[in-house]
Amino acid sequence: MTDNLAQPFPEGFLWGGATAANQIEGAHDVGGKGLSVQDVTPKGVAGPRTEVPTADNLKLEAIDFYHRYAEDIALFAEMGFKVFRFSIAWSRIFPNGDETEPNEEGLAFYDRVLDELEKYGIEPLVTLSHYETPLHLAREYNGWASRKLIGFYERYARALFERYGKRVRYWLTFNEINSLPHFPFISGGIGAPAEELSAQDRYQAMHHELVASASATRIAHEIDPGLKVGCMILAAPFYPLTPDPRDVWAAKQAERENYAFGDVHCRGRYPGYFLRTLREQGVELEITDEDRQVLRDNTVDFVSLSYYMSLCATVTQDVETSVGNLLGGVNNPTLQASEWGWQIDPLGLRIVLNDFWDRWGKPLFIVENGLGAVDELVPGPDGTPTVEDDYRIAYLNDHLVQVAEAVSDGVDVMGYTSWGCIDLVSASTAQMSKRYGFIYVDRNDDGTGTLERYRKKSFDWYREVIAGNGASL
Ligand code: BGP
Repeated sequence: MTDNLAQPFPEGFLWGGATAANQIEGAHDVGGKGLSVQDVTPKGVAGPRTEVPTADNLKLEAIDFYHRYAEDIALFAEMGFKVFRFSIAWSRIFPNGDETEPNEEGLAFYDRVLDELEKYGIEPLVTLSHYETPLHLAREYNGWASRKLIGFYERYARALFERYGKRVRYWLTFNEINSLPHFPFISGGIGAPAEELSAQDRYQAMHHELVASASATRIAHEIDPGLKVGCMILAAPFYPLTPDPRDVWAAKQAERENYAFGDVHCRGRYPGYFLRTLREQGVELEITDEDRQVLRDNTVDFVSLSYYMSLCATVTQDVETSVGNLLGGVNNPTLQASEWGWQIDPLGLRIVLNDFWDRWGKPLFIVENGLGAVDELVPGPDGTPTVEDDYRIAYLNDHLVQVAEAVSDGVDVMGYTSWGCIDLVSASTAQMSKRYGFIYVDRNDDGTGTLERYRKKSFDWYREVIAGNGASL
Protein backbone atom coordinates (compact mmCIF):
# COMPACT_ATOMS: atom_id res chain seq x y z
CA MET A 1 0.00 0.00 0.00
CA THR A 2 1.25 3.52 -0.63
CA ASP A 3 2.99 5.01 2.41
CA ASN A 4 0.54 7.78 3.13
CA LEU A 5 -2.39 5.46 3.61
CA ALA A 6 -2.76 4.38 7.19
CA GLN A 7 -4.96 1.29 7.23
CA PRO A 8 -8.10 2.93 5.85
CA PHE A 9 -10.30 -0.19 5.66
CA PRO A 10 -12.87 -0.03 8.42
CA GLU A 11 -13.26 -2.73 11.04
CA GLY A 12 -15.70 -5.34 9.73
CA PHE A 13 -14.95 -4.59 6.06
CA LEU A 14 -16.47 -7.47 4.10
CA TRP A 15 -13.70 -9.17 2.14
CA GLY A 16 -14.67 -12.07 -0.06
CA GLY A 17 -15.46 -13.44 -3.48
CA ALA A 18 -18.35 -13.55 -5.94
CA THR A 19 -19.99 -16.11 -8.23
CA ALA A 20 -23.28 -16.79 -10.02
CA ALA A 21 -25.31 -20.01 -9.98
CA ASN A 22 -25.27 -20.60 -13.73
CA GLN A 23 -21.49 -20.23 -13.86
CA ILE A 24 -20.63 -22.61 -10.99
CA GLU A 25 -23.43 -24.97 -10.00
CA GLY A 26 -23.91 -27.30 -12.93
CA ALA A 27 -26.56 -29.94 -12.12
CA HIS A 28 -28.81 -28.07 -14.52
CA ASP A 29 -31.57 -30.68 -14.36
CA VAL A 30 -31.04 -32.07 -10.85
CA GLY A 31 -33.30 -31.63 -7.82
CA GLY A 32 -36.31 -30.56 -9.83
CA LYS A 33 -34.54 -27.57 -11.41
CA GLY A 34 -36.19 -26.18 -14.53
CA LEU A 35 -34.24 -24.78 -17.46
CA SER A 36 -32.99 -21.21 -17.45
CA VAL A 37 -32.01 -18.96 -20.34
CA GLN A 38 -28.39 -20.01 -19.71
CA ASP A 39 -29.12 -23.66 -20.43
CA VAL A 40 -29.82 -22.83 -24.08
CA THR A 41 -27.03 -20.28 -24.53
CA PRO A 42 -23.91 -22.39 -25.07
CA LYS A 43 -21.74 -19.71 -26.65
CA GLY A 44 -21.97 -16.84 -24.19
CA VAL A 45 -24.10 -13.75 -23.60
CA ALA A 46 -24.24 -12.60 -27.20
CA GLY A 47 -24.06 -16.05 -28.81
CA PRO A 48 -26.76 -18.05 -30.59
CA ARG A 49 -29.39 -19.99 -28.66
CA THR A 50 -30.38 -23.62 -28.94
CA GLU A 51 -33.81 -25.26 -28.74
CA VAL A 52 -32.74 -27.62 -25.96
CA PRO A 53 -29.59 -27.88 -23.81
CA THR A 54 -26.67 -29.14 -25.87
CA ALA A 55 -23.54 -31.04 -24.80
CA ASP A 56 -21.24 -28.15 -25.78
CA ASN A 57 -22.81 -25.94 -23.09
CA LEU A 58 -20.22 -25.96 -20.28
CA LYS A 59 -22.70 -24.40 -17.87
CA LEU A 60 -24.72 -27.62 -17.67
CA GLU A 61 -21.99 -29.06 -15.44
CA ALA A 62 -19.97 -25.87 -14.80
CA ILE A 63 -17.60 -26.59 -11.90
CA ASP A 64 -20.13 -28.83 -10.16
CA PHE A 65 -20.48 -26.54 -7.16
CA TYR A 66 -23.86 -28.21 -6.64
CA HIS A 67 -22.06 -31.27 -5.33
CA ARG A 68 -18.75 -29.71 -4.23
CA TYR A 69 -19.94 -26.65 -2.34
CA ALA A 70 -18.62 -27.90 1.01
CA GLU A 71 -15.09 -28.35 -0.34
CA ASP A 72 -15.20 -24.96 -2.06
CA ILE A 73 -16.54 -23.08 0.94
CA ALA A 74 -13.81 -24.68 3.09
CA LEU A 75 -11.26 -23.19 0.68
CA PHE A 76 -12.93 -19.76 0.91
CA ALA A 77 -12.75 -20.07 4.69
CA GLU A 78 -9.06 -20.92 4.44
CA MET A 79 -8.55 -17.58 2.68
CA GLY A 80 -10.42 -15.91 5.52
CA PHE A 81 -13.48 -14.81 3.52
CA LYS A 82 -15.88 -12.67 5.52
CA VAL A 83 -18.52 -12.76 2.79
CA PHE A 84 -19.45 -14.97 -0.16
CA ARG A 85 -21.60 -13.65 -3.01
CA PHE A 86 -23.61 -16.23 -4.92
CA SER A 87 -26.89 -16.21 -6.80
CA ILE A 88 -29.88 -18.43 -6.32
CA ALA A 89 -30.97 -20.12 -9.53
CA TRP A 90 -34.57 -18.94 -9.89
CA SER A 91 -35.48 -22.10 -11.81
CA ARG A 92 -34.35 -24.31 -8.89
CA ILE A 93 -36.95 -22.62 -6.71
CA PHE A 94 -39.68 -22.11 -9.32
CA PRO A 95 -38.75 -24.46 -12.18
CA ASN A 96 -41.02 -22.72 -14.68
CA GLY A 97 -41.17 -19.42 -12.89
CA ASP A 98 -44.96 -19.16 -12.85
CA GLU A 99 -45.88 -21.86 -10.32
CA THR A 100 -47.57 -20.93 -7.08
CA GLU A 101 -45.51 -23.17 -4.77
CA PRO A 102 -41.70 -23.32 -4.56
CA ASN A 103 -39.70 -26.49 -5.15
CA GLU A 104 -38.62 -27.77 -1.74
CA GLU A 105 -35.59 -29.63 -3.09
CA GLY A 106 -34.24 -26.42 -4.57
CA LEU A 107 -34.78 -24.50 -1.34
CA ALA A 108 -33.07 -27.28 0.62
CA PHE A 109 -29.94 -27.04 -1.54
CA TYR A 110 -29.34 -23.42 -0.54
CA ASP A 111 -30.02 -24.30 3.11
CA ARG A 112 -27.09 -26.69 2.86
CA VAL A 113 -24.89 -23.98 1.31
CA LEU A 114 -25.88 -21.61 4.12
CA ASP A 115 -25.09 -24.29 6.73
CA GLU A 116 -21.53 -24.49 5.40
CA LEU A 117 -21.12 -20.71 5.34
CA GLU A 118 -22.38 -20.47 8.92
CA LYS A 119 -19.90 -23.09 10.00
CA TYR A 120 -17.09 -20.65 9.13
CA GLY A 121 -18.87 -17.42 10.01
CA ILE A 122 -18.99 -16.31 6.36
CA GLU A 123 -21.73 -13.78 5.61
CA PRO A 124 -23.83 -14.65 2.55
CA LEU A 125 -24.57 -12.00 -0.08
CA VAL A 126 -27.30 -13.32 -2.35
CA THR A 127 -28.26 -12.18 -5.86
CA LEU A 128 -31.87 -13.03 -6.67
CA SER A 129 -31.47 -12.83 -10.42
CA HIS A 130 -28.09 -13.17 -12.13
CA TYR A 131 -28.85 -13.67 -15.83
CA GLU A 132 -30.91 -16.75 -14.94
CA THR A 133 -34.53 -16.09 -15.89
CA PRO A 134 -36.44 -19.39 -16.09
CA LEU A 135 -36.62 -20.40 -19.75
CA HIS A 136 -40.37 -20.96 -19.54
CA LEU A 137 -40.84 -17.28 -18.62
CA ALA A 138 -38.74 -16.30 -21.62
CA ARG A 139 -40.67 -18.50 -24.06
CA GLU A 140 -44.17 -18.16 -22.70
CA TYR A 141 -44.20 -14.48 -21.71
CA ASN A 142 -41.26 -12.96 -23.65
CA GLY A 143 -39.49 -12.45 -20.34
CA TRP A 144 -39.43 -9.01 -18.75
CA ALA A 145 -41.20 -7.50 -21.74
CA SER A 146 -44.27 -8.75 -19.90
CA ARG A 147 -45.60 -7.00 -16.81
CA LYS A 148 -46.60 -10.42 -15.49
CA LEU A 149 -42.96 -11.07 -14.62
CA ILE A 150 -43.22 -8.57 -11.77
CA GLY A 151 -45.72 -10.80 -9.98
CA PHE A 152 -43.68 -13.97 -10.57
CA TYR A 153 -40.54 -12.27 -9.29
CA GLU A 154 -42.36 -10.96 -6.21
CA ARG A 155 -43.48 -14.48 -5.39
CA TYR A 156 -39.95 -15.79 -5.85
CA ALA A 157 -38.45 -12.98 -3.75
CA ARG A 158 -40.97 -13.57 -0.97
CA ALA A 159 -40.21 -17.30 -0.94
CA LEU A 160 -36.49 -16.53 -0.52
CA PHE A 161 -36.89 -13.86 2.14
CA GLU A 162 -39.27 -16.04 4.13
CA ARG A 163 -37.04 -19.09 3.94
CA TYR A 164 -33.62 -17.49 4.37
CA GLY A 165 -34.37 -14.07 5.89
CA LYS A 166 -33.07 -15.15 9.27
CA ARG A 167 -29.80 -16.36 7.75
CA VAL A 168 -29.12 -13.92 4.91
CA ARG A 169 -28.87 -10.23 5.65
CA TYR A 170 -27.55 -8.84 2.33
CA TRP A 171 -29.51 -9.18 -0.92
CA LEU A 172 -29.09 -7.92 -4.48
CA THR A 173 -32.16 -7.78 -6.71
CA PHE A 174 -30.82 -7.95 -10.31
CA ASN A 175 -27.26 -8.45 -11.47
CA GLU A 176 -26.05 -5.54 -13.61
CA ILE A 177 -29.61 -4.32 -14.16
CA ASN A 178 -28.39 -1.70 -16.67
CA SER A 179 -27.31 -4.46 -19.06
CA LEU A 180 -30.95 -5.24 -19.95
CA PRO A 181 -31.22 -2.86 -22.92
CA HIS A 182 -28.00 -4.31 -24.38
CA PHE A 183 -28.47 -8.05 -23.73
CA PRO A 184 -32.22 -8.53 -23.59
CA PHE A 185 -32.23 -12.34 -23.65
CA ILE A 186 -29.61 -13.08 -21.01
CA SER A 187 -30.51 -10.13 -18.85
CA GLY A 188 -34.27 -10.15 -19.38
CA GLY A 189 -35.40 -13.35 -21.10
CA ILE A 190 -36.62 -11.32 -24.10
CA GLY A 191 -36.52 -13.19 -27.39
CA ALA A 192 -35.59 -10.51 -29.91
CA PRO A 193 -31.93 -9.57 -30.31
CA ALA A 194 -31.01 -6.08 -29.04
CA GLU A 195 -30.72 -4.60 -32.53
CA GLU A 196 -34.24 -5.73 -33.47
CA LEU A 197 -35.86 -4.75 -30.21
CA SER A 198 -37.75 -1.47 -30.30
CA ALA A 199 -36.79 1.23 -27.81
CA GLN A 200 -40.34 0.99 -26.47
CA ASP A 201 -40.01 -2.71 -25.62
CA ARG A 202 -36.51 -2.32 -24.28
CA TYR A 203 -37.37 0.44 -21.85
CA GLN A 204 -40.72 -1.01 -20.86
CA ALA A 205 -38.89 -4.19 -19.82
CA MET A 206 -36.42 -2.03 -17.90
CA HIS A 207 -39.32 -0.39 -16.11
CA HIS A 208 -40.77 -3.77 -15.14
CA GLU A 209 -37.45 -4.84 -13.62
CA LEU A 210 -37.10 -1.56 -11.74
CA VAL A 211 -40.59 -1.93 -10.29
CA ALA A 212 -39.88 -5.56 -9.38
CA SER A 213 -36.65 -4.51 -7.69
CA ALA A 214 -38.42 -1.89 -5.58
CA SER A 215 -41.19 -4.35 -4.83
CA ALA A 216 -38.68 -6.95 -3.61
CA THR A 217 -37.15 -4.29 -1.36
CA ARG A 218 -40.62 -3.63 0.08
CA ILE A 219 -41.27 -7.32 0.72
CA ALA A 220 -37.86 -7.81 2.36
CA HIS A 221 -38.40 -4.88 4.72
CA GLU A 222 -41.91 -6.04 5.55
CA ILE A 223 -40.59 -9.44 6.53
CA ASP A 224 -37.66 -8.01 8.47
CA PRO A 225 -36.72 -4.33 8.53
CA GLY A 226 -33.15 -5.40 9.28
CA LEU A 227 -32.67 -6.97 5.84
CA LYS A 228 -30.40 -4.93 3.56
CA VAL A 229 -31.35 -4.83 -0.10
CA GLY A 230 -29.12 -3.37 -2.77
CA CYS A 231 -29.22 -2.74 -6.50
CA MET A 232 -26.33 -3.87 -8.71
CA ILE A 233 -24.98 -1.60 -11.42
CA LEU A 234 -22.46 -2.43 -14.11
CA ALA A 235 -20.13 0.53 -13.54
CA ALA A 236 -17.84 1.87 -16.23
CA PRO A 237 -16.73 5.49 -16.13
CA PHE A 238 -16.67 7.20 -19.52
CA TYR A 239 -13.91 9.73 -20.14
CA PRO A 240 -13.99 12.33 -22.91
CA LEU A 241 -11.48 11.28 -25.57
CA THR A 242 -10.43 14.93 -26.04
CA PRO A 243 -11.07 18.22 -24.20
CA ASP A 244 -13.62 19.16 -26.87
CA PRO A 245 -16.73 20.02 -24.80
CA ARG A 246 -18.77 17.88 -27.15
CA ASP A 247 -16.69 14.88 -26.10
CA VAL A 248 -17.18 15.82 -22.46
CA TRP A 249 -20.91 15.89 -23.07
CA ALA A 250 -20.81 12.58 -24.96
CA ALA A 251 -19.02 10.99 -22.01
CA LYS A 252 -21.55 12.35 -19.57
CA GLN A 253 -24.44 11.09 -21.65
CA ALA A 254 -22.93 7.62 -22.02
CA GLU A 255 -22.33 7.41 -18.29
CA ARG A 256 -25.83 8.56 -17.42
CA GLU A 257 -27.35 5.78 -19.53
CA ASN A 258 -26.02 3.53 -16.76
CA TYR A 259 -26.44 5.81 -13.79
CA ALA A 260 -30.13 6.32 -14.52
CA PHE A 261 -30.70 2.84 -13.12
CA GLY A 262 -29.03 3.82 -9.87
CA ASP A 263 -30.93 7.11 -9.81
CA VAL A 264 -34.26 5.27 -9.87
CA HIS A 265 -33.14 2.82 -7.17
CA CYS A 266 -31.78 5.56 -4.91
CA ARG A 267 -34.11 8.49 -5.56
CA GLY A 268 -37.31 6.60 -6.30
CA ARG A 269 -38.09 8.30 -9.60
CA TYR A 270 -36.83 8.69 -13.15
CA PRO A 271 -34.42 11.61 -13.59
CA GLY A 272 -35.31 14.39 -16.05
CA TYR A 273 -32.40 13.72 -18.40
CA PHE A 274 -33.53 10.13 -18.78
CA LEU A 275 -37.16 11.07 -19.43
CA ARG A 276 -35.86 13.31 -22.20
CA THR A 277 -33.89 10.43 -23.74
CA LEU A 278 -37.06 8.34 -23.70
CA ARG A 279 -39.16 11.13 -25.23
CA GLU A 280 -36.62 11.65 -28.00
CA GLN A 281 -36.83 7.99 -28.89
CA GLY A 282 -40.60 8.13 -28.97
CA VAL A 283 -40.91 5.89 -25.93
CA GLU A 284 -43.98 6.19 -23.76
CA LEU A 285 -43.54 4.11 -20.69
CA GLU A 286 -46.59 2.52 -19.25
CA ILE A 287 -46.23 3.55 -15.60
CA THR A 288 -49.14 3.09 -13.23
CA ASP A 289 -49.74 5.15 -10.09
CA GLU A 290 -48.94 2.06 -8.11
CA ASP A 291 -45.60 1.72 -9.94
CA ARG A 292 -44.74 5.29 -9.04
CA GLN A 293 -45.56 4.71 -5.44
CA VAL A 294 -43.60 1.49 -5.13
CA LEU A 295 -40.54 3.13 -6.71
CA ARG A 296 -40.83 6.18 -4.49
CA ASP A 297 -41.35 4.33 -1.21
CA ASN A 298 -38.78 1.56 -1.59
CA THR A 299 -35.36 2.89 -2.36
CA VAL A 300 -32.38 0.62 -1.77
CA ASP A 301 -30.31 0.30 1.40
CA PHE A 302 -27.02 0.22 -0.48
CA VAL A 303 -25.62 0.27 -4.00
CA SER A 304 -23.47 -2.54 -5.33
CA LEU A 305 -21.41 -2.48 -8.50
CA SER A 306 -19.24 -4.48 -10.83
CA TYR A 307 -16.12 -2.74 -12.05
CA TYR A 308 -13.68 -4.07 -14.63
CA MET A 309 -12.79 -1.19 -16.89
CA SER A 310 -13.35 2.34 -18.11
CA LEU A 311 -14.16 3.59 -21.62
CA CYS A 312 -13.95 6.78 -23.64
CA ALA A 313 -16.60 8.70 -25.56
CA THR A 314 -16.24 11.11 -28.44
CA VAL A 315 -18.18 12.75 -31.23
CA THR A 316 -15.38 11.92 -33.66
CA GLN A 317 -16.10 9.11 -36.07
CA ASP A 318 -13.61 6.38 -37.04
CA VAL A 319 -11.98 5.81 -33.69
CA GLU A 320 -10.83 2.51 -32.27
CA THR A 321 -13.46 0.84 -30.13
CA SER A 322 -13.44 -2.11 -27.75
CA VAL A 323 -16.05 -4.63 -26.75
CA GLY A 324 -15.53 -4.46 -23.00
CA ASN A 325 -17.64 -5.94 -20.26
CA LEU A 326 -20.98 -6.11 -22.10
CA LEU A 327 -20.86 -2.40 -22.85
CA GLY A 328 -18.46 -1.26 -25.54
CA GLY A 329 -16.89 2.12 -26.06
CA VAL A 330 -14.01 4.06 -27.49
CA ASN A 331 -10.49 2.90 -26.61
CA ASN A 332 -8.36 4.94 -24.27
CA PRO A 333 -4.87 5.30 -25.74
CA THR A 334 -3.33 5.69 -22.27
CA LEU A 335 -4.44 2.30 -20.95
CA GLN A 336 -3.33 -1.31 -21.36
CA ALA A 337 -5.97 -3.97 -21.91
CA SER A 338 -6.51 -7.58 -20.83
CA GLU A 339 -6.21 -10.41 -23.34
CA TRP A 340 -9.90 -9.86 -24.08
CA GLY A 341 -9.51 -6.15 -24.72
CA TRP A 342 -10.91 -4.95 -21.40
CA GLN A 343 -9.00 -1.79 -20.55
CA ILE A 344 -7.26 -1.93 -17.19
CA ASP A 345 -7.84 1.20 -15.13
CA PRO A 346 -7.45 0.93 -11.33
CA LEU A 347 -7.90 4.67 -10.80
CA GLY A 348 -11.24 4.40 -12.59
CA LEU A 349 -12.50 2.41 -9.61
CA ARG A 350 -11.68 5.30 -7.25
CA ILE A 351 -13.43 7.65 -9.68
CA VAL A 352 -16.55 5.48 -9.81
CA LEU A 353 -16.68 5.04 -6.03
CA ASN A 354 -16.41 8.78 -5.49
CA ASP A 355 -19.01 9.51 -8.18
CA PHE A 356 -21.51 7.03 -6.80
CA TRP A 357 -21.02 8.23 -3.24
CA ASP A 358 -21.36 11.89 -4.22
CA ARG A 359 -24.42 11.09 -6.30
CA TRP A 360 -26.40 8.84 -4.00
CA GLY A 361 -24.85 8.96 -0.53
CA LYS A 362 -25.59 5.27 -0.01
CA PRO A 363 -23.05 2.71 1.22
CA LEU A 364 -21.28 1.03 -1.69
CA PHE A 365 -20.38 -2.62 -2.12
CA ILE A 366 -17.93 -3.67 -4.85
CA VAL A 367 -19.35 -7.07 -5.72
CA GLU A 368 -17.34 -7.79 -8.89
CA ASN A 369 -13.82 -6.91 -9.97
CA GLY A 370 -11.03 -9.05 -11.34
CA LEU A 371 -8.83 -10.07 -14.22
CA GLY A 372 -9.85 -12.74 -16.72
CA ALA A 373 -6.66 -14.46 -17.88
CA VAL A 374 -5.35 -17.71 -19.31
CA ASP A 375 -3.66 -19.62 -16.47
CA GLU A 376 -1.08 -22.33 -16.75
CA LEU A 377 -0.92 -25.08 -14.16
CA VAL A 378 2.67 -25.77 -13.03
CA PRO A 379 4.11 -27.93 -10.25
CA GLY A 380 4.36 -25.99 -6.96
CA PRO A 381 7.20 -26.24 -4.41
CA ASP A 382 5.79 -29.46 -2.90
CA GLY A 383 4.79 -30.88 -6.27
CA THR A 384 1.11 -29.92 -5.95
CA PRO A 385 -0.04 -28.09 -9.10
CA THR A 386 -0.44 -24.33 -8.80
CA VAL A 387 -0.60 -21.20 -10.98
CA GLU A 388 1.99 -18.41 -10.74
CA ASP A 389 -0.58 -15.70 -11.34
CA ASP A 390 1.44 -12.60 -10.54
CA TYR A 391 -0.52 -10.70 -13.22
CA ARG A 392 -3.75 -11.31 -11.29
CA ILE A 393 -2.17 -10.28 -7.99
CA ALA A 394 -0.93 -7.06 -9.62
CA TYR A 395 -4.37 -6.28 -11.06
CA LEU A 396 -6.21 -6.89 -7.80
CA ASN A 397 -3.60 -5.15 -5.69
CA ASP A 398 -3.71 -2.03 -7.88
CA HIS A 399 -7.49 -1.91 -7.71
CA LEU A 400 -7.61 -2.45 -3.95
CA VAL A 401 -5.13 0.36 -3.42
CA GLN A 402 -7.64 2.60 -5.19
CA VAL A 403 -10.45 1.27 -3.00
CA ALA A 404 -8.31 2.26 -0.01
CA GLU A 405 -7.87 5.71 -1.54
CA ALA A 406 -11.62 6.04 -1.99
CA VAL A 407 -12.20 5.03 1.62
CA SER A 408 -9.69 7.71 2.62
CA ASP A 409 -11.63 10.13 0.40
CA GLY A 410 -14.55 9.51 2.75
CA VAL A 411 -16.51 7.07 0.61
CA ASP A 412 -18.51 4.50 2.60
CA VAL A 413 -17.44 1.14 1.15
CA MET A 414 -18.96 -1.91 2.84
CA GLY A 415 -16.94 -4.62 1.19
CA TYR A 416 -15.23 -6.11 -1.80
CA THR A 417 -15.94 -9.47 -3.45
CA SER A 418 -13.58 -10.26 -6.29
CA TRP A 419 -15.29 -11.84 -9.27
CA GLY A 420 -14.94 -15.56 -9.88
CA CYS A 421 -13.04 -16.28 -6.66
CA ILE A 422 -12.98 -19.85 -7.90
CA ASP A 423 -12.57 -20.47 -11.65
CA LEU A 424 -15.95 -20.63 -13.36
CA VAL A 425 -17.54 -20.56 -16.80
CA SER A 426 -17.11 -17.11 -18.34
CA ALA A 427 -20.29 -15.19 -19.12
CA SER A 428 -19.10 -13.64 -22.37
CA THR A 429 -17.19 -16.59 -23.84
CA ALA A 430 -19.00 -19.48 -22.09
CA GLN A 431 -15.58 -21.09 -21.77
CA MET A 432 -13.38 -22.09 -18.85
CA SER A 433 -10.15 -20.67 -20.23
CA LYS A 434 -10.95 -17.11 -19.22
CA ARG A 435 -10.17 -17.56 -15.53
CA TYR A 436 -10.56 -15.22 -12.58
CA GLY A 437 -10.08 -17.44 -9.54
CA PHE A 438 -7.75 -17.75 -6.57
CA ILE A 439 -8.61 -21.43 -6.97
CA TYR A 440 -7.90 -23.25 -10.21
CA VAL A 441 -10.51 -25.75 -11.39
CA ASP A 442 -9.30 -28.49 -13.69
CA ARG A 443 -11.82 -28.17 -16.48
CA ASN A 444 -11.05 -27.32 -20.09
CA ASP A 445 -12.98 -25.64 -22.88
CA ASP A 446 -13.75 -29.02 -24.45
CA GLY A 447 -15.36 -30.16 -21.20
CA THR A 448 -12.53 -32.51 -20.20
CA GLY A 449 -10.82 -32.33 -16.80
CA THR A 450 -11.02 -33.85 -13.33
CA LEU A 451 -12.72 -30.86 -11.67
CA GLU A 452 -9.96 -30.99 -9.05
CA ARG A 453 -9.32 -27.70 -7.24
CA TYR A 454 -5.80 -26.21 -6.80
CA ARG A 455 -4.68 -23.12 -4.90
CA LYS A 456 -3.05 -20.46 -7.10
CA LYS A 457 -0.34 -18.07 -5.88
CA SER A 458 -3.03 -15.39 -5.53
CA PHE A 459 -4.76 -17.62 -2.94
CA ASP A 460 -2.02 -16.95 -0.39
CA TRP A 461 -1.78 -13.31 -1.42
CA TYR A 462 -5.50 -12.75 -0.80
CA ARG A 463 -5.38 -14.60 2.54
CA GLU A 464 -2.70 -12.17 3.68
CA VAL A 465 -4.67 -9.14 2.44
CA ILE A 466 -7.74 -10.25 4.38
CA ALA A 467 -5.80 -11.23 7.51
CA GLY A 468 -4.26 -7.75 7.68
CA ASN A 469 -7.50 -5.97 6.68
CA GLY A 470 -5.67 -4.53 3.68
CA ALA A 471 -2.40 -3.62 5.43
CA SER A 472 -0.33 -5.76 3.04
CA LEU A 473 -1.50 -4.02 -0.13
C1 BGP B 1 -20.15 -9.55 -15.41
C2 BGP B 1 -21.13 -10.62 -15.00
C3 BGP B 1 -20.52 -11.86 -14.46
C4 BGP B 1 -19.15 -12.20 -14.97
C5 BGP B 1 -18.26 -11.00 -15.26
C6 BGP B 1 -17.02 -11.34 -16.02
O1 BGP B 1 -20.71 -8.82 -16.44
O2 BGP B 1 -21.98 -10.15 -13.99
O3 BGP B 1 -21.45 -12.89 -14.55
O4 BGP B 1 -19.11 -13.22 -15.85
O5 BGP B 1 -18.94 -9.98 -15.91
O6 BGP B 1 -17.33 -11.53 -17.36
P1 BGP B 1 -16.73 -12.66 -18.28
O7 BGP B 1 -17.09 -13.94 -17.62
O8 BGP B 1 -17.39 -12.49 -19.57
O9 BGP B 1 -15.27 -12.43 -18.33
